[in-house]
Amino acid sequence: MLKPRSTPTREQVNLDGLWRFALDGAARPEPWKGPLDTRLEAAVPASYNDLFTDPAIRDHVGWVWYQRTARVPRGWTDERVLLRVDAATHEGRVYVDGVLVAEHVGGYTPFEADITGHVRAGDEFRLTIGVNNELSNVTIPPGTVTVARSGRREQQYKHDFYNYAGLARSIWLHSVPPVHVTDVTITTGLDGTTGTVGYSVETNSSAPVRVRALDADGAEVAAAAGATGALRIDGATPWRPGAGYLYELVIEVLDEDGGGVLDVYREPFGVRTVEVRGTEFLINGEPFYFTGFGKHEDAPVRGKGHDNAHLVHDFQLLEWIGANSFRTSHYPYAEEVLEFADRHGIVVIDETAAVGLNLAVQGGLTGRPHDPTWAPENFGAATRDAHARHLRELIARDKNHPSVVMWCLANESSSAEEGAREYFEPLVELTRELDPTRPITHTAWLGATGDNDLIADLFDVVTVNRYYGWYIANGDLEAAEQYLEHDLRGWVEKFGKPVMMGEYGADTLPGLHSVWDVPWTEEYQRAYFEMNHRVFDRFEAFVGEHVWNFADFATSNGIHRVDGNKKGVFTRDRRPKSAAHALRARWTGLNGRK
Ligand code: BDP
Repeated sequence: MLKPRSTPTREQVNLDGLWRFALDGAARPEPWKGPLDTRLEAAVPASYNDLFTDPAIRDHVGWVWYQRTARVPRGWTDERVLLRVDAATHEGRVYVDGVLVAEHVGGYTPFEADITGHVRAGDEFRLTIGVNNELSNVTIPPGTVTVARSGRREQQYKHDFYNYAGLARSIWLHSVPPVHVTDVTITTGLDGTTGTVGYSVETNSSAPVRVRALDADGAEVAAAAGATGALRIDGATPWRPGAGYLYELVIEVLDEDGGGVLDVYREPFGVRTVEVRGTEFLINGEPFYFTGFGKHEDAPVRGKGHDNAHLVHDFQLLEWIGANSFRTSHYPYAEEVLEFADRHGIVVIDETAAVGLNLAVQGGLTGRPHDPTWAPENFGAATRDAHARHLRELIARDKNHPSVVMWCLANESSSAEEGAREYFEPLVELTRELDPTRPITHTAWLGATGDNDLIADLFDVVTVNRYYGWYIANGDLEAAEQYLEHDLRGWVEKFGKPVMMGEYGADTLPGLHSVWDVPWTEEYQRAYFEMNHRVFDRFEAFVGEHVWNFADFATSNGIHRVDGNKKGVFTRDRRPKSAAHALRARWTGLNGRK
């Protein structure tokens, strides 16, 4: 799905701002049928949960309604008018005046509707968006709605971050000409110093296409005719970690005699290659060592609401600490984040929202029996279909970002449990078919080891999340070191693939100190990381380390969470804990190589 962009043939109106807001049932019965009778206003983009003081809103399970009016620019008479929702978490319904124009399930990928038949250039219309935050065993991520003793409906889920919901990304009204580009796929290679660029353009009706590649100064460096083809850029400047050089593909759709330009779309791209060879992860043929974090889209008040000030600041902190990469744990992030990473040469592991496909999590640690994860009544074919749909949407959205070097198909699924292979094999096949150019991975949870894991061989990179010294051997870093080394050796020796640490971390309360190895202190977090790094450095096949987490973040309530997860190296308001300085010393020294 193409991102709306302003070009000579396309215009856009941003609909962010304050929208009328109501819980389902608090306003008129069919809220799309008229003005929403409410005193509440909600900011868009933002999760709605923390905006209001009313707990009934924060804890609401079900539909909420957003409404505003919008005006179609009067110059759009001959254009198609589209409405694009960058994300409605987790399900969205869009109404133009009284009419349903779009429905979408999946909280972290965009959707749009052609509303040309429902609006008139120059006129205002009423735009109502319903958003539902419910998760079930056929949504990605999954969850279960239960009814508490008090009679209140509650959303349960297996993932460790707060179930923020609402319109957390931008809403756009945009125009495209009647004949227009609907998709473009760009793949790149390097032949010596020549950049090779394959492209494939789709249009809504057949029409001649031509493309030009511009360098960062806007100078034309290659051109071709035809909807699919290849370009060669002599003396290309590659996109590299730390130096995000971008070209732009200018796509023009022409009228039949080839004279007039009907549509123009511009897609940035970087010339780079990604490859896994033996136990190495290569970018442009050079070994790359990931340093960085699993992150979250999370901030006080806005929840998962995208914010450019936070975006800039987080990337500043990544640079300060010497991180060259991050994983979009545990869902696709706003497109603005990937565009920023493209421009600044930050490497991204792009993860789906498939987190929590694991009923063994607690059972595995306590040894108690648990329901089978991969059973039809839990996560079966219907869940997998939803997972496949989500993968298609993710890859369609993010395929042209040079910063994205790997897809992560799921976080900590129950990969050592019978049925895991049957669940994942078709998804792996699908991903490779949708994008043959990028390696793929899956993060293994503590209960999956080199011995019992059933799926790691399907992937290119073995990513493991390990908490020795925290969930296991808490406070005993000596024992933790032995466990960790033994565990990692198991993966390294069995698979002969690159191995990286997808998560390692220790909850830490800033300001808490001790001269001993006392969990929750700043010293312990530091010592914990040092221990991990000692072990990582013993393995040739190790290609990276992603600390859990970049910053403290909100979670649901639980006896092991004090106002959220405190494994951040930065606090939720982005102040460094003491470990940040230690990581900075290590990572600036490593500089992307081991
Ligand atoms: C891992 C999960 C991550 C959690 C982390 C933790 O992947 O989402 O936040 O544990 O417990 O298992 O801190």
